[in-house]
This record gives sequence, structure tokens and C-alpha cells, in this order.
Amino acid sequence: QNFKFYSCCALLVAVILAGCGKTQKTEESTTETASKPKQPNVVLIYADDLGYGDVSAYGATKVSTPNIDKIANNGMRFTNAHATSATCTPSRYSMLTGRYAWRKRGTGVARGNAGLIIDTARTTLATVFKKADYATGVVGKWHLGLGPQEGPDWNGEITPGPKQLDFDYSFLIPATGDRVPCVYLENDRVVDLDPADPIQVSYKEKIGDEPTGKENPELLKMKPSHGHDMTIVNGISRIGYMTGGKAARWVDEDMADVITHKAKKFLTENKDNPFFLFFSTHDIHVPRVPHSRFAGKSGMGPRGDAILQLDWCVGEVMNTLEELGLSENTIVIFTSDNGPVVDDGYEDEAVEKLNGHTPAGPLRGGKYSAFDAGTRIPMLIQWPGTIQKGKVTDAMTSQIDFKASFASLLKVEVDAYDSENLLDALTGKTATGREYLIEHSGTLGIIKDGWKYIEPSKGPKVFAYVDIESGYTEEPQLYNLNEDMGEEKNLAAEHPEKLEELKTLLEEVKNQ
Ligand code: NG6
Ligand code: CA
Repeated sequence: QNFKFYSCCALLVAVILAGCGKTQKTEESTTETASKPKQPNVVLIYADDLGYGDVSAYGATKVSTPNIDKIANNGMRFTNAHATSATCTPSRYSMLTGRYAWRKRGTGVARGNAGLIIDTARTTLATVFKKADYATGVVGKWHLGLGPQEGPDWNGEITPGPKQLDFDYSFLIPATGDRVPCVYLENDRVVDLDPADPIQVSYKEKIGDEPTGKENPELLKMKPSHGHDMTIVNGISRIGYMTGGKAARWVDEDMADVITHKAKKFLTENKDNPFFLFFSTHDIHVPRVPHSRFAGKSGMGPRGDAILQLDWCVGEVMNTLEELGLSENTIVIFTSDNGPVVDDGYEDEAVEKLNGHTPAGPLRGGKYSAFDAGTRIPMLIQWPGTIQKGKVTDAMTSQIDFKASFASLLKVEVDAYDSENLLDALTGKTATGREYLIEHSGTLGIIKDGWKYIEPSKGPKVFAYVDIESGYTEEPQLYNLNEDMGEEKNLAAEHPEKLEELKTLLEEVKNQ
């Protein structure tokens, strides 16, 4: 009896002591907080193929994006922000590594069965956050290859991948919605794969006996307008052939829901520690097959509906941050990987139902193009308490600079390569951005002091399939963007000294 009493007392004392310890610890961390503020979380929302004119905050009137606009109202809108390239893979490669993709062969639009194209010896944007003890995650479109050089075996552990590049967690669309294999990967493995039905992928020849868009167009719910006539998955023919993995295949209509759910789950699970989430949406890339909640709602066909769906995804992420009490201490970046395209290979009425909408806004060209619409994209950054609400900046910035800028913010050392510390411009402290900026499409361009030079290159004037001006000419081009945002007047002949200056600078950057 006595023993029981004493042990009860002992337990009580222990509880009180532990309680004291806890109080003391809280006090300690309060003191710590006073000298060192809690590190901000970072959420990078990366839209796909979203143009400068596709968002109402950037002047779109035919389609409305209230959730995206809210970031502009609560934060800062960039009028002169750039993706590094006019297509997805090189843009992502440059943004994540801080190194221009055009410095390395094999960084063009990746096949769905390409090996990982980022050398795992390199540091990435995720490394910056890892070094600062953040939890790091990537959810959504990857398109940087996976596994060994010869490509992945989809039926086992697929490595190297995001993990080796310092992302703790990944949930991936391996390449694009229009490329096989049409399955999700979670942390190195295909989700819901039945080992009795292994996946095989080929980009060379048909494998297995599944119908293709070319042979069985009658089975399609959306027909290709160019390419995209290989294996049919969910009534849509894709680029590449696949067989097997039936239980693992995605349903395009559910894709936004699936990845948004995973993004929210990552936020919730990491609410108590600083985190970096790279949320890479599938919208508004082809095939545009939005959920029935959005289908038909924009009046602009699936492309407009996909914009509404994208806006919903953004709203879900923002609401989750709010519910978790994290909005105040989270930096949210919203931007796009390259410029807009209307018909990108499927008959989805994007052209017919455009309804006067201008995806590129006032810019010339579009996705794939050396003209500005190829890489000049919408970008919004919100950071309550640090970035002034509703601010608009014309600082010239590139997504390649995220790496050095966050390294500076978090005081960690990484190789910057081509990445510049633009922290002050990205947080609105200064309106001064980059001194010069490189644009990459099939050719290179350089912008400095409002002047833009495009290197001469061979190739078609217009990419006929997508009806986008390439910006390629065999003569050098020089534009004064301050006076001629639409790049209409080539001033190369009138300003030979400017031309020479930019050409020389571009050569220097190439040789760095
Ligand atoms: C092109 C595809 C296009 C799109 C693009 C990559 C055809 C005819 N066109 O080759 O549909 O997938 O590659 O887009 O196949 S990106 O945004 O991922 O760079
Ligand atoms: Ca893209």
C-alpha cells in the first residue's frame, strides 16, 4: 500500500519536474525566437504552359483566376519574370540546379522513359533547404527523367530520382500527361502496381497488344491533332507505347485532385517544422481533361477549364496553409515553366473556343519561341510582413535565381553556378533585378537594359503545328523592349553598337 503511495508521489514529482523542464524549454526557445525568427516555409507552385496573359491578375478578362489573383493582392506581382527556357525540361533543369540547361547536352524535352538528367553530384534548390534542415517535397509533374542512364525499370525501386537530389518526399507524374507511362510514382515506386502485371515502356516501337490512337481512333474520347497517336490510356492516345500496369494507371480527370491532395497532405504532415514544397501542377498542359466540376465551365473549352482547375488547386493549397495557421510564415511563389500554347497536339477546341482570349498577353510568340512569350511568364510572390501587399515590380528576374536567393536567405553555402542572389528583388526591397538575362528556346537571346538580342539561327519562321512564331531568323535581331514589348521592330541595323555589346556579352556567358 505504502509502496504504491510512494511510487504515486514519485510519479507526481516526475511529472511536475518534466513539466518544469518543458516550461524552461519553452522559455529557452522563446529567447531563441527573439534572436532568430522561425525560418519561413516555402511553397513553389509551378504551373505548366501558363502564359503571361492567362491569369486575370495579368489582364485576362475572358477567364477568371480569383485564387491566383489573391496571391497578387496579398503579395507582389512581377511583370518581368522569366522561366529559363521555352519548354519544360530545360526550364525545370535550370531552376532546380541553378545551371543553364543549354550548357549540358540531353536536357531537351525528355522522353517518358529517360534516365535522370540531373547529375546527383550536383546541388539543387532542394539541397539549399535540406542544408537548412527543412523537410523537402516535390508533388506533381517531374519531367527530368528517372533512374539510370538507360532509363528506369518501372517495376522496382526507381533510383536515382528526387531523393538523390535532396527531396525527402516525392509524388510524381514521371514525365508529362501526354507521355507514357501513365502512372504515379510515390517515393521511388509506381503506386498501385500489381506485380503480376508488370509495366513495359518503349519510345521506339509498339510493345504489347494494346490499341493505339493510330490503329484504333474509334476508341478515343479526344483525338490528337499532331503526334500523340500511340498507346491509348483512359481513352486518350499518348506519346510512347506502354503495356501492363493496368491497376496503376491514372485517370486524367482525377489528376488535379490526386496531386492537390498529396500536396495538402505534405503541408499538414510537416506543419511543425520548416518545409519546402515544390508543387508542380499538370495544368494547363495537354491533354487537358479537367474534372467534371470544371469541364465546360469556362466557355473556352478544356484549355480554359484547365485554367479554372489550376486556380482551384492554388486555392486548396492556400486554404490549407490558412487552416494550419501557416500563412503568415510561408513564402508562396506562383509561376509557370514556359509560355502558352493553344493547340499542343490534341483536338480540344482550344483554338475554336479561344473567344478573343490572348494567352501571351501583349507578348510575341509562345511556348517554344525565342520571342518573349516563350519565357516571360506570370510570377507572384507572397510573404506576409515582408513583402508589401499589392506591390507590382518590373525587376528582371529569372527562376534560375531561386537557388542562390534562398541560399542567401537561409545562410547556407551551395554552388550557385548561373544562379544569382536576387533576394532583395524577389522580396520587393529593391526594383533592381538581374543586370542581364538569357532566354533559351531553340536558340539563345539576351536582355540587358531593356534591349534584347536574338542569335541568328536556321529553322522555320512559324512552328506550323502549334501556330507559334519561332523567332528564328538567319539575321541577328535586336529589339528595344521598353518601347516595343511586342518585338515588332528589328533595330539590328540601326544600332550596330548595341548589337555588338549584347552579342559579346552572350558569348562571354556561354564561355563561363
Ligand atoms: C512536344 C509535344 C507537346 C508537348 C511538348 C512538351 C508533340 C507533337 N508535341 O513534343 O504536346 O508534350 O512536347 O511540353 O508530341 S513541355 O511543356 O513538357 O515542354
Ligand atoms: Ca511546360
